Amino acid sequence: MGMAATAPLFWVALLLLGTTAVRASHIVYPELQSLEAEQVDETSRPMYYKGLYHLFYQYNPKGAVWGNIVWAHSVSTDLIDWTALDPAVYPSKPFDVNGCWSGSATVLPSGVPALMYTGIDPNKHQVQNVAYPKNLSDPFLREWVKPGYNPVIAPDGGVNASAFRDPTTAWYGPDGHWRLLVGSKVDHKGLAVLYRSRDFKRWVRAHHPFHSGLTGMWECPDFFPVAVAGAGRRHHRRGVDTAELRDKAVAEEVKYVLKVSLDLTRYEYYTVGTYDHATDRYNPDAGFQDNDYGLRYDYGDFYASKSFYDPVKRRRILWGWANESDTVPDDRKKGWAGIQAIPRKLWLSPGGRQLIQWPVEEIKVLRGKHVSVTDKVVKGGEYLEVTGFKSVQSDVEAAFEIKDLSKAEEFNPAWLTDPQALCKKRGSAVNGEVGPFGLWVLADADLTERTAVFFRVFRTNTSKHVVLMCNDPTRSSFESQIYRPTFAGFVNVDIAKTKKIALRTLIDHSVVESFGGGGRTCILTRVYPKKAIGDAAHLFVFNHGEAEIKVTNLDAWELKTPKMNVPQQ
Ligand code: DQQ
Repeated sequence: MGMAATAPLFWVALLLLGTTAVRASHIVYPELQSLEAEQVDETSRPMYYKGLYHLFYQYNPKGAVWGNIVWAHSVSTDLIDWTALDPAVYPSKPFDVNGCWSGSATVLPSGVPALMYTGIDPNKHQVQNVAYPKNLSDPFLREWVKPGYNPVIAPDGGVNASAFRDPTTAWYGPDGHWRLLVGSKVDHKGLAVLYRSRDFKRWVRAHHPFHSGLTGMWECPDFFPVAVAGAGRRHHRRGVDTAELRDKAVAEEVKYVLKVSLDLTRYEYYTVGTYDHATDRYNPDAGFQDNDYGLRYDYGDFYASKSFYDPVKRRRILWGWANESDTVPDDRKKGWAGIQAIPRKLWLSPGGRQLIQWPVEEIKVLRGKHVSVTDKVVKGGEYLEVTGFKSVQSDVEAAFEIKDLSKAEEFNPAWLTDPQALCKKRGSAVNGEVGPFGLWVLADADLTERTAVFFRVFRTNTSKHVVLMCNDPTRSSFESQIYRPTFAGFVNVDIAKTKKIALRTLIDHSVVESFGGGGRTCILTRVYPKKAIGDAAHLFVFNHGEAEIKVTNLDAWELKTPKMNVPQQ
């Protein structure tokens, strides 16, 4: 597919498109939208059917920037090797003549999958349509039929027709009604609009919005149940299917997650809370910020994500789009502008205060050559190279022990709302007391180019500790224009008790995807080194804090390249 040296090689990559993290979405560049490219955009709508995982994603078959949007379609038996099929849903009817935008799949109780998606009609109104497989015995589900009764949901009754999109997977209440949410806005208020239906055909809007927030447009809402630790019959890491909510006992013992993608800032936040089928009201639990400062799945390039229930391994899988914010000419030059991140298993932490994410276990089949480091002390100002393997496409798991936290710098409570600004100010090159320590990935031999994934530990005036996790790409390459933001989030771990912090980083040429504190805080970033490429990419552990750290264990594996969206023969 004509990838440059820094194209990621082990994931369903190659997505070239133009919606960006800072620009408003859906800008139509008439002169650009049909320039040659192979590429895609964001928003995966995965599901499982008859032995295959299906990934549907927004794709521009003709151009290098956002436009001509269809639902492209890929299938896999194991979430690792992917085969690309022809687009599943593309403009063909008046109700989607101007585009087939995001949506979701729902597997109906009969086993029939239904796709609900946003169509752009001749008036450029956003309407919701349904599509069914033409041939249920085809496990590839290659062809989809759009019933003539579409659209099934029109922007009636004061709904903003240009901000009405991305229906969720539907769920079925004990009262025999289906429900789904559609993202919308009124002025600056983001909305999840609730619709109900008895037959999946005739949908009626609820009088009250399901939920709202003063954050601008809500795109790609996702609403799903998660198991609670200690409750009932299931392990808390086990996923819960929305279909199980038909069982009242299940519906009562789970918590719910509402995630929204913020069109204005191009990041996502979620809350965990309770939901009552009788009143159809969702209430976030106390302690969850329900605004721009809310918890994020990922503090880096990660947008328009969707989750789905995997019946094979009974888990919930989250899949996000690693969007980028380079300029249109840059994206065209690179040949892509977004990729699908590695699918993550997702569950509620035992205390219920946040979600935890971890790369799906299938990724381990790609692991090859292994090296390890044990009990290695790294004093302040020192660094060590992890040698004996090729790190350019690798999986690195490490744990750092800090014995002495007594000198941790004082934490200013004002920093709590903006870890990113704090990390920008105290990047990896600014020496500290406890940290910065962590990994330099995609580094060249003399360390001019490097991307730092690291921690800093602070102490509050009540003697609690705060752990900051950062991704500092400011030295990843020295091309002046390239998009290189610093990303950061706090990690909710009791470091005074454990004296340890874990980090897993998946490196793939231009993708650095990190999981701090066992998946409590995640940061995905794209970097484009010029020197630290191929065999010239090195991996180091560094410590720029006064306090010494010990690498109690570091295991690193080369990763093999899977079949990455190979067209079906
Ligand atoms: N892009 C899609 C929309 C969605 C947005 C269109 C997310 O449906 O709201 O390609 O970036």
